[in-house]
Amino acid sequence: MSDTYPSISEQLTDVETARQEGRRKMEWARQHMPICEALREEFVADQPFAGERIGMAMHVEAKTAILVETLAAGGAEVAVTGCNPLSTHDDVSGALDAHESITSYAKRGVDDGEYYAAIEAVIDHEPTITVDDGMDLVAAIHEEYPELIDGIVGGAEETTTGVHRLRAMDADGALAYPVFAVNDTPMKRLFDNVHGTGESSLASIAMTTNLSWAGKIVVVAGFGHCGKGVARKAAGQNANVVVTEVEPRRALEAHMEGYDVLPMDEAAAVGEVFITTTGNRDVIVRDHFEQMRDGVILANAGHFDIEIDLDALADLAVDTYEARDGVQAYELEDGRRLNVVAEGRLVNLAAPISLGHPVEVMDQSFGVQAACVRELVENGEAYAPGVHDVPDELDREIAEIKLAAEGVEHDSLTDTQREYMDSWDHGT
Ligand code: RBV
Repeated sequence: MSDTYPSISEQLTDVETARQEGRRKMEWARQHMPICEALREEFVADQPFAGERIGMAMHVEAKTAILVETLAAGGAEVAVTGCNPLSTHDDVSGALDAHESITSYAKRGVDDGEYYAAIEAVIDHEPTITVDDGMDLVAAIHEEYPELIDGIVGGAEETTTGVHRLRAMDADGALAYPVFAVNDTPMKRLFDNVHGTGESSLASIAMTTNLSWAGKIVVVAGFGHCGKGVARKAAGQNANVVVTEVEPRRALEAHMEGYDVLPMDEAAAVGEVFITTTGNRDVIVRDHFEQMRDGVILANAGHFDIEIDLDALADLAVDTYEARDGVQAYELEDGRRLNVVAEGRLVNLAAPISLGHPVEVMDQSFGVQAACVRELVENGEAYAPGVHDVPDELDREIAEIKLAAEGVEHDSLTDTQREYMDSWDHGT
């Protein structure tokens, strides 16, 4: 085990200044996270996590830091690292590491070796609960430290890609403890994936390139929840949206929404901005690069950097240079320039100016995360190893907290209505 990997505080040159800035970012986020605030108050009073060690691999920036502190406020010891080499804010990581119950190993710009060493450092804390975004922590525990599994109550997974991997692992009979599919809840998927990915991906691309959406032909690869959000928000900013899909019902849905639906082979020649959201590999490959227009922008909004085949692009290119901060230009033999944003890593978090999803939607996602951790501590033994849907009442609880904070009132079923909905014998 790597018991030598240093925490972020040991890696920063001016720790105090970094911590102050990180703390300032966190205070701003906190002010807009009423769900985490309400849960924190409950956890401070009840101390549900006393004696638990929570291991986390997530995008370590201000909003995530509020989740980490919320869990620590409930009595947990927390060890955290990043889930992407480019999404960490070192100042926030430093501020977290100053907390007496929190150790942060997250650092921006780590190479593969450091990334996994930091995950091992989290595992060194022998977590009793894991909170993951992308499943790298669960994978490392199962592959390298299976002896810890007996001591693990369960876990929670943030994102589509992670849940997909966990379900594959579960289907193979390889997942040895229960994990909640936080991503799949209404409070997460209908807001974070749709609005969060839509807004933050487009904002990051626009800020990084300083280019307009108006009148652009924007190709959105994948029409899942993330793709829907990106397509809708791009159309809302006056882009002409083209959707590519492999799933016939989703392709039809995109068509009926009024988008052009094309195979990538055809979309490649017409698009001006390409945004991948599929979660699958090899979505934009050599044949596509060969047809693209001069000056196109290529960006990925999926969890991993596998959707755009950058090896093939590097191979095709006769020259490559940093055109702007966060934009790498690849020049082809005939002079065309193809511009890749944020190294093809998830663009809403990995570009230099990226801030991740908006605060409000992360409050919801992290509210569900925190409620899942509480459920594991309270009722963990009720869940067998495998992927579990989050109990619907927990998701509703988070929605009610948010509605109350927004001052939105809503109706409840009457007893007669409830009886009617539960019965099968009220016909014509
Ligand atoms: N995500 N986190 C942020 N902390 O700023 N932004 C997006 C943040 C999460 C989001 O929930 C998504 O499912 C996941 O990142 C993809 O890795």
